[in-house]
Parts: sequence; C-alpha cells; structure tokens
Amino acid sequence: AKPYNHHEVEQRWQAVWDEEHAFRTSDDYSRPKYYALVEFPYPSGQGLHVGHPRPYTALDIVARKRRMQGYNVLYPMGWDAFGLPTENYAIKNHIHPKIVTKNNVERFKGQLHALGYSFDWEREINTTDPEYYKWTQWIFLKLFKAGLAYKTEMPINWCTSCKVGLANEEVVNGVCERCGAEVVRRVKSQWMLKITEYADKLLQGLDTVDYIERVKVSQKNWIGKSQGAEVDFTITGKEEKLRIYTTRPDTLFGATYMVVSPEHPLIEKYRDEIQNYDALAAYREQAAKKSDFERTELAKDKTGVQIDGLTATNPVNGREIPIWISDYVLMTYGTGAIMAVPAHDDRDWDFAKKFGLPIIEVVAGSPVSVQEAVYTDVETGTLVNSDFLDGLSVADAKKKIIAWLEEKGLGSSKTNFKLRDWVFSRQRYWGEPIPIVKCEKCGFVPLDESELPLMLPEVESYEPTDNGESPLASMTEWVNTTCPCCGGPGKRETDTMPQWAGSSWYFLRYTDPKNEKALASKEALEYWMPVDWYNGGMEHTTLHLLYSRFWHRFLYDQKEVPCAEPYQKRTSHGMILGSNGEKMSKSRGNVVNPDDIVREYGADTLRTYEMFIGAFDLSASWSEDGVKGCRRFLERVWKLQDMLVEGDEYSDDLETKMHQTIKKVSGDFENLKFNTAIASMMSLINEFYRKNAVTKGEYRTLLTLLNPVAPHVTEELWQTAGFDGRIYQTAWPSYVEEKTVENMVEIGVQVNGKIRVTISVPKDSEKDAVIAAAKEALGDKLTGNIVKEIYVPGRIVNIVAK
Ligand code: ANZ
Ligand code: ZN
Repeated sequence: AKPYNHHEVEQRWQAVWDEEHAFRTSDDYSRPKYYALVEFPYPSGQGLHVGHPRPYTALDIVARKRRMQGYNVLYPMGWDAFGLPTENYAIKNHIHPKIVTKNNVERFKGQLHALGYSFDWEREINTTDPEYYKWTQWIFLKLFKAGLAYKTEMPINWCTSCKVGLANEEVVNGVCERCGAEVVRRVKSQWMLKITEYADKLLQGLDTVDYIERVKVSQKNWIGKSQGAEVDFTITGKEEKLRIYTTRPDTLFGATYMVVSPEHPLIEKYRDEIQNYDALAAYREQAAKKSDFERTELAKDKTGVQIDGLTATNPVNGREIPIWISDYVLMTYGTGAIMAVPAHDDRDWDFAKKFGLPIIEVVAGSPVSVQEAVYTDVETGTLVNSDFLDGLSVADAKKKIIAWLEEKGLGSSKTNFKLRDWVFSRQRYWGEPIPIVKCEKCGFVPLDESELPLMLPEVESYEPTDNGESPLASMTEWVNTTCPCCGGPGKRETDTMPQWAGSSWYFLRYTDPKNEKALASKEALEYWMPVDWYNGGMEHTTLHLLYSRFWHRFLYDQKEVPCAEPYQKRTSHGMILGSNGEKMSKSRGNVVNPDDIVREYGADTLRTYEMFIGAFDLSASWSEDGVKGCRRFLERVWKLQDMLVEGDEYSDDLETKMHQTIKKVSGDFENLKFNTAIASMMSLINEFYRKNAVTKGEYRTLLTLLNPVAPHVTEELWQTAGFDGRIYQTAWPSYVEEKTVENMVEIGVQVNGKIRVTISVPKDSEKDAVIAAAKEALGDKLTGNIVKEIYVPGRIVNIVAK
C-alpha cells in the first residue's frame, strides 16, 4: 500500500462529509433519538487547547456509534461567547468585543473542523447573537413575572481588578476565580434570582437522573440541606429572645456560651447597655473585610470579643452563659447566632480553648477526655449530664428534645440550606442587557415581549466606571426611555446578565435553533429532551449544572419544557496535564497546541491518543511517546490492507475473538472506557499480524469499530477495500452472546496418569470423539493394551494401558 498520509486523508474526508451533509440531524421525529451534549466552549483568544478534544472526542464516539445503530443523533456545538476575558481584551486593544468574538469563533471552528467532529454545524448557536439572547431575556422576564427575580441592596463580593461583582461561587480561596485579584465586600444594588426557592426540587431531582457519583455529591453539598432545630435562649433579665440554629439540639445541656455574628442586630439594639460597644464595633469592621470563606475556614485561628453587659439563659436548665461575637458565625446562615457546645463541635472547641471557656461533656463515648480533644461522633455516643436525655443515643435524644422544645414553645425543628440566591447582575458591557425599566411611579417594569431582543447598544468605551457602574450607564440616550407601564419617563437597567445566563438554557435551543417564535418548538422539545448524555468538566458541576437545572425546572413548572430534569446522564472527564504532571499553563511553558499535533501526526492520532491516554474520568499527563504509539497503531491498521484475504466470514480461530471485541468495544464506548476499547482493538490487530492475514469480513468489522475513534483513516481504508457506500453510513456490527465465550476447550491427555499431550476439542464433544482425538494425538506414544479409557468432561482424558 501507499504510505499513510494523514493530511491528504483527513482533508479529503472532511470535504466529503461537508458536501454530503453527513452529520445533519434529521427532523424525522418518528425515529429513535439520541441527544449527546458537550459543554460549549468559551471562544477565548488562545484558541483550542488539548483539554478540549478529550470530552468532544468521547461524545463524538458515542454520537457516531449511535448513528450507526440507527438513531437520529443530535450532537451540536456552539459558543458561550459573552464574558469578561473578551471584554478585557477589547478594552486593551480598542476592538469591539463583537469583532473579537467573531475572530475567536472562526479560529475555534476551524480547529474543531480539523478534528473531524460530527457536529451538526447547521445548528450552531452563539449566546451573543441577538436572535439567541432574545430568548435569554425572555426567560428572565418570565422569572421576573413569577417573582423569582428581584433587586436588592446587598453586600457582594467585589473583584478589585475586574471591577465587577462576583457570585460566591466565583470566589475561590478568597480571590477572583478569573483573575486571582483580591475580593472585598461591597454593598451594591443587585439583581438576584431566587434559586433558593428551588432548593428542594433541585435536590430531589437528583434521585431521578443518572449522574456519576461525585457529580451528585457536589450538587448535594452545594445545595447543603441541613436538618436541625431553632431554639430560643433568653437574654437574661429581659423578654428578648436570642434564637439560634443547631443541627445538634441533643447537646443543649452542653452549651457553655453563645456566639452571635458581629453583624447581629442585638448589638445595635442594646448599644446603650453594652459596656464595650466600641470594641465590638471595631471587631465588626475587621470582620467585614473578610469573605465568608475565610471566616468559616476550619483551620483559622479563632478570634472574638465577649459582649459585656448581656448574658443568655439556657432554656433547658436555666443556666446563665456569656455571649460573644466572632466572625466564624455568619449573619447569612441560620439565625446568625449559635449556642456553643465546645465538647462536641470543632470550632467551638478551638474557641473555648483559646478563651478559657468551660467544656462540658454531654455525649459520652470518646476514648479521651473532651478537655483533650473534641468528640463529634454521632453514631455510637450516649447522652450524659443531660437530665431527661441521659442514656439515649444521639438520634433518640434529638427526637426527644425537639418534642420537648415544641411542647414548651421554646423551639422547633428546622431545615436550612447552604444555597444562596443567585447574584444575577454584572456591571459590565459584554453581556445580555436586562430588559427592565425603572420608573419613579411604577417601580421595576418589565419590557413587553415584543420589544425583545433588547439590543446591546454601541458605546464609546467598554471600560467599567470607577464607581462600579456598567459602561451602559453613561449612554444617556439609551438609558432614558419611557415606562412601558405608565408612559412616563423611565430609566433602563444598565447592569447586564452574568455569563452563566446564556449557558443555562442553550441545550434547549439546539433542538430548534432557528425558531423565531419560541425558544424552541414544543414538538422539538418533546422529541429531543431530555439530553441523553451530557459530559462536562468537574469545574462546572456546581454552578453551571445547578443554574441550568434551575432554569430548566422553572421552565418545566411554567409548562414550557416537557420534562423536569434537563440531563438524563451526566459524566465528567479528567484534565489533561503537562508531561510534568502539572496543569498546562503559559508560565510553566508546558502547553501543547493541538494544531501542532494535528499537523504532525493527524487528527485521528490526536483523537485516538486522547481516548487512550488513561481512564476517562481521571486526569492524565501528556506524553509525546504516547502520541507516537497511537500513530504507530494507526499505521498498523493502515498496513492491514496488504494482508487482506477473500472471505466475508470470520476465520474459525478468530471467531470468538471477533465477537468478544465487538461486545467489548460496544460496551466500553457507552461506559467511558474508551482506553480499554482501543486496547482490545489493538489486541485484535495483533492476531491478524500473527497470522499475516485478515479476511474481508474481519477487516470490515475492525474498521467499523474503529471508525468512531479514527473516522478519517477508516473511511479511507473502507473505500480502498471497495466496501459499499461510506463507513459512516454503515450499520454497527453485532455480536452473538454465545459466540463470545471460548468454544474450544483444552484437554490434557494422560497415559497411566501422566500427561503426554494436550488437545483442543469443541466444548460439548462426546466421549468417543474426545478419546479418538486423544489417541490420534498420542500416536506412537501409546503402547501396550488399553485396559481403560476415562474422560472427565472438559478436563482430562486418562488411558490406562498395560
Ligand atoms: C450546636 C452544635 C453542637 C452544633 C455540636 C454543631 C455540633 P450545618 O450542618 O452547616 O447546617 N451554626 C449555625 N448557624 C451558624 C452560622 N450562622 N454561622 C456559623 N455556624 C453556624 O451546621 C449547623 C451547625 O453550625 C449548627 O449546629 C451550629 O453549631 C453552627 F456538637 O449548634 B451547631
Ligand atoms: Zn411608570
């Protein structure tokens, strides 16, 4: 055969597929459907990196296989193109973000095309396209009308460098997730979405879907459902109650002090009676500079100030205990106040040790004294020092104390969530305008649907203003408008939506991307939703996944979509690291450019390599040798054309192996085990090489199995071999279960108890046939008179001779 020229092969077939609209999704809704989805990229200025092809190739394999199995497959691609990096680049280089986006998209698209993905490009979407963001705005209006969008003054996380408010989720270890700059608290008026109203639905929905375990766990933790009780302590000598939230009401007898958040209203209310107000106020000011994350970090050194002049009384035993303020108690969780039980809570224990506060054991079971170490176990301990709770388990004590509190009107059971409402405003230019007008008379008034899309106007400068307003605020002509409600003067909202908005519903748009009357037709949604398989990065398993599930669930409640959950199955891939095992980055100088790999080795090699690199859900280090190994594998496939022999059948000695390989590859492709699927094809090829022969039937099956991984080279070999049509239109090979099990058995043949030869016979052979075969194999090794012939089925033949 001629040498394997990947340039020629890949360019030829990409052109053919384009021309033949090979991967166009059909609108024939009578066929079985399969919707495979990967997270659409942010078209950054850097272009594609080698991390992108890992998930894209994985689901391309699934999509191609499902097509060959007769499904109508939707495997779409688009651009999540609003966002800060583009805007920052635009500011720096004085180019309109629209142009920056267009250029970046072109580059990305070219790169993806060169990798031979079977995306249906006719369904491409772009979140910055007004025809797209019209519907993002439309959904916002629906949320607003349902009372789920509101504007409020609130302290937000403010990135000092991006000059933008960040959601809690975007603050990582106290710094901005995007730029790494310091994040401070600032009070701002912000649009919020009431995702908290959906906390329970979002939690329960997880029971109905097939997500990998760690994704489910992170969704659950983020929602953070916590079950406990609220209990009213009293401020000693007053009517005033101090309400606390606890998950351990069983430990009430062990409360030795109280802690309120530094922002707790108690302090202002009793300002005149408190003797050290100034010290408290100074502490509060310090606390305001810290993020919630910093404040609640377990390892952090505990700080606090005791309130002089107020104490609390424990309702269960009338004991008078001091009240402290400390930043480890947040105003935004529970009631902003806690009872401290240092014997059984880590943070309280640290705090008590630091300030010399008493530690009283109320759950016995610790091997060491609670003065030495905190005891947090809730499974095995028994209540002590707790009056009517003594002797009970933690679980029973909880029940009993809650009943007691409820009966006395001192408290009640209570459920809390960690989840907070979603800060939905950004004071930036490059985002969807929020379609709201503020009127002095009518308040916040939604635009009429017919006014959508509300276009992003052209501005002079995209620079955010120093007082933290969006650049849109200086566009007085655009800002000043009339109130849609009373016709009086009104002002447009100048904040824009966060980047999370467009990606919260994009999977719906793919089902009917050009619809001008609806976000997608009912028929399209009915047919395509839910997404059958969604794969994305672990970094998106909290926010994007939760936000999009929230919007979808809301649209379901509004009867706009046919199912409650958007994604039936969610998996996640590991990262591709540099060859040194570290994250690829410019500063480390270990970045691999996929374009270089495609040029030197070919797209098929890159695809094969990224699937072969290791277990799909684990991170893996790049290795140039590994790339070369995959290239050699494809070369070996290429050279099989010289070993072709006639015959549509599988040869006898390979029949089992063929059926096994089909079974293995088919199963592995659906179970994220792309590496072992490829390994089994490599092993099959070794057999062909061993025999120096491959029948047309075997070759045909091999090429078909390999096609989803290496689509170009297999398409080429298919044609060269003279097989019918295109390989992408071929049916996926099938296997017969019985034929996957080895049909022949090895039998040891003994003469007088000593093994002389082994023979291979069909599994279910009769005794006579096996004995005959044994004698033949023994030949002149068998002498004397045969006295006895024994056959232990499937195991051994023993011939006794004298
Ligand atoms: C007494 C106690 C005893 C507690 C014990 C724990 C163990 P989750 O699971 O996170 O809901 N807490 C309550 N409100 C708080 C706030 N605003 N800021 C900081 N901490 C707060 O945990 C609830 C527990 O966290 C509550 O139960 C309370 O401490 C603390 F052996 O109350 B616990
Ligand atoms: Zn008005």
